[in-house]
Amino acid sequence: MPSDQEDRKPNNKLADWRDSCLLSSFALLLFLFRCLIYFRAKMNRLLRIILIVVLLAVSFMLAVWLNNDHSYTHDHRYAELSLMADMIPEEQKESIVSKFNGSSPLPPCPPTPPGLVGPLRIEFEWSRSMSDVRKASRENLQGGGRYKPLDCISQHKVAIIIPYRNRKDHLKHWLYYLHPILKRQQVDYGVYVINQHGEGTFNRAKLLNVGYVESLKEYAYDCFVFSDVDLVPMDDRNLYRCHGEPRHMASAMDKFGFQMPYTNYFGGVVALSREQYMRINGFPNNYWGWGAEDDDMHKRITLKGMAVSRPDSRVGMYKMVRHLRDTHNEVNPQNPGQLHNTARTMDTDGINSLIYSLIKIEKDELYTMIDVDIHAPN
Ligand code: UD2
Ligand code: MN
Repeated sequence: MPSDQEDRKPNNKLADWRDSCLLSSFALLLFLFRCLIYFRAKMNRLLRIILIVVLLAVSFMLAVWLNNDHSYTHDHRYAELSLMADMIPEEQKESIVSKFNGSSPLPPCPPTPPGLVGPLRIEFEWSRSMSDVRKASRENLQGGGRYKPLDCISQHKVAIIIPYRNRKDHLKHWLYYLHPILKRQQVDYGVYVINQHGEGTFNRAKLLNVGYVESLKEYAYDCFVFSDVDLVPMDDRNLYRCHGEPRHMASAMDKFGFQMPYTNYFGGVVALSREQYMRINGFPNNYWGWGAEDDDMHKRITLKGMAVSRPDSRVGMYKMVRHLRDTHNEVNPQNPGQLHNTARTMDTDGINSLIYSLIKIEKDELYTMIDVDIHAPN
């Protein structure tokens, strides 16, 4: 399992290229300065002025460059990914495809994915349609939001579970940003959007339990990332995979000033292996409305003697699409009180007591939508 230290390792060819450019520019500047000093006496006035102007221009450009934000926009990532595909000769592409089809065994993917870029620039102020997003993100997807790396066997079979109702716009942003990131992370993954059917009070944790059960009906996932639909990571070194301990991935959200709002916070995006999830009997089913279900999840983990791991506050940065509180998901003042009962009820309330009615399963290119009636009390 990678440690936080490994998460921080720079792994970025483009960054190396930028560093080389920077070094060469400094070397050029130094050289020009030396020329100026050395040949000062021999130069005529015009040449001296030209040299000084060139020096000033290069210095100015360097200053501007250093001052720029060098995190990458998403479009840069796409460009680079497609370039990588173009660099593979046709014969080799065929052999990759034949390997992928099972005619010869593929090697395991390396522990640290080679194509990561680090910090990402995430913007939500755009108006692409869902079909634009589909076009941009569907490359190499198997439908239903399933993906496996083409050239190696991923060590991480990850179901990504999103609790959902009526957040089309947020889902669009999530799909646009996350698919390329997950592909770069070489995850064998599927995206499951668990839609709460009807207008009853929302229940995030129960929907996550449904996602666990339903995703396992499709594939032998060994890891589950439970993610809000409105959260996008700002660094692709935040790996969507499981660790030796349950992982709180959204450790630094913009809405909390990139800090943890309180020590045991466990909201937003978390990753649990199948074994970790079963040890805590999944999540509670009876937190209706907004609040405290994430604290219950955390409590279950510590009550079973496990610790929570987190990426550091650079790698764990997330951006949330700004939104108002939804109707039928109002703050429930009863929820925090239930936390006193977690120790007593967690073994009987959870995945072993989950009851719901499946309405329908829809396969989009980019995700699997599971429409479910979770028997809301109102
Ligand atoms: C915080 C936590 C969240 C959860 C919640 C309390 C953050 C970023 N997240 O979220 O993990 O603990 O508090 O319940 O601090 N949703 C819908 N439709 C709805 C209502 C909710 O799709 O009508 C889903 C959606 O995935 C959303 C998530 O539930 O992201 C959490 O709801 P929220 O975004 O309204 O709550 P928020 O941001 O306060
Ligand atoms: Mn939110």
